[in-house]
Amino acid sequence: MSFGAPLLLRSLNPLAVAAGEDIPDAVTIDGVTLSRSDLLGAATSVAERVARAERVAVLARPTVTTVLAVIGCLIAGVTVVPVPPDSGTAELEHILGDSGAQAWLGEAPAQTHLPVVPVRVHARSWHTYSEPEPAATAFVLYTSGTTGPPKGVVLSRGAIAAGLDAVADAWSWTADDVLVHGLPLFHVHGLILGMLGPLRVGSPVIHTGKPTPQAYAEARGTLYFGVPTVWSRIAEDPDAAKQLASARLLVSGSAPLPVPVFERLRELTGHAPVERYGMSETMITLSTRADGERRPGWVGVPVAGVRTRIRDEAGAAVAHDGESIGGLQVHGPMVFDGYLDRPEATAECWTEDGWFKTGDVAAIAADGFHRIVGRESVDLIKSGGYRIGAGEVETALLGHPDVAEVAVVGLPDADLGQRIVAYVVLGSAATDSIEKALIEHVAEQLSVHKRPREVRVVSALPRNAMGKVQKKLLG
Ligand code: MCA
Ligand code: AMP
Repeated sequence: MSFGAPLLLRSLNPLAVAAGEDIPDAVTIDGVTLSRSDLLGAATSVAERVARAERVAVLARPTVTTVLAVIGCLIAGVTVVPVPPDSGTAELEHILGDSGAQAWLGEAPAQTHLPVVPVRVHARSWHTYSEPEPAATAFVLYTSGTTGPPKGVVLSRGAIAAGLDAVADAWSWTADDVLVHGLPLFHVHGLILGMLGPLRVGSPVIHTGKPTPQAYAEARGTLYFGVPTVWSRIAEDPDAAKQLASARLLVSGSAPLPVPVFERLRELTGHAPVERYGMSETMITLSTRADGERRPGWVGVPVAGVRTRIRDEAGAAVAHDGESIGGLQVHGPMVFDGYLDRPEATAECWTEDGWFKTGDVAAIAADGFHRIVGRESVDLIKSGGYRIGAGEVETALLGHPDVAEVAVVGLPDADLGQRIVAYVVLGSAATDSIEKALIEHVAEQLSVHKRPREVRVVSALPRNAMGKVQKKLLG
């Protein structure tokens, strides 16, 4: 078997096939390039160090250490809990406690009660491990809900393998591609699609650190991944955008790609971007295809193995006429196993006949194209492609001694899609710098992308007769 064969492994050990041609530039990240055989040797050495653990935390900075830690765990069959590197104290404590991670693998935050297992980039081992069952858990990924702290999304090896094969098919992704992106390595987009995808397909990947227009232009790849904020920044930088003309495919996802950005990219690069839709819970379920129509404002058709349907509030079928809207439900082999240790939350998001309720509202056209209209709840905010639960930010703000009441909303933003704005009623006399102090308080507790861009001090929040805050009146 050669490394050039598409989808060379049926397992989720992305390096399972050690024979065949090497790939000299399999992964480039943080200025380091590793060949496929170097990755295999170094990651197997990591596997040997962690093989007896069940679940470990990885502080997911975009470094070779993170990549080796993740692959080492996949080789050994150890579950990875990727942790955002800028997690604040409350978020860190929650993720570690909730996941039951036994150690840090690779880097660790300055203060930690867990043991730290180092990753040695230059160590090599050629031991072979047997392939775990497809049902074995590969990752527990933390993601925000409408209320409460983030929940652990349990993703099996089988789900990831099916999800990666489905996008490789939709995007005609082969070993001849060179993938470029600069996305965070603690979500499906950057980590699973953006790191495990190329290893599974056999295409080199270049991680640019930050996803800036200049870095994307300089990397000279064939396949580019970005969230809409990345694409809109590229669309505003014609010199950088024109450098992408030599690419094969530009892929956008994680949030809606505005039609003007789609059009501007097409004008500057000659490429109509592929838009795809997914969730941490489901990986990618809908996409326009490399060999199919790209329709601005639409996220395409189900990927291989996926079925979709839309339902009204009573659970009745909604017409596929491109106009009628309903709650989007999906079914497919890449859907997660449930939220870690949360049977009730898990049960709530499945229908009785086994479909996953995405919480997104969509229309489906007669030709099978899907349009995402929005979310069922105002309490899930998408900012820069990050999913942020309003309740989580509200809880952090209520923990500040000067805050009496709070309502957090996502307001439209040309760059970020939505920006987080907190309306607060103060319990004590306002000081001059209270807004700044509250923003910093959230960053210390949660993570940087969860802090409000703006705090608006108000004397009261709009409430209905039942006393419930009317978020739709804010903004
Ligand atoms: C941010 N900053 C702030 C504040 N917020 N400073 C003061 N007050 C604030 N409220 C700082 C930041 O730390 C940063 O500082 C600087 O301001 C610029 O921030 P920003 O405008 O946010 O730009 P950015 O840091 O360049 O981030 C934009 C981004 C980022 C690169 C698009 O949002 C991003 O990487 N998004 C990707 C999210 C993602 O991968 N989601 C996938 C999940 P400094 O410059 O010093 O750092 S979705 C998924 O996985 C599913 C399956 C799917 O469909 O894909
Ligand atoms: P996350 O779990 O962070 O991946 O966020 C998943 C959510 O992102 C989905 O439920 C959608 O609301 C949103 N999303 C992802 N891709 C798209 C897209 N192409 N268009 C619109 N919304 C999207």
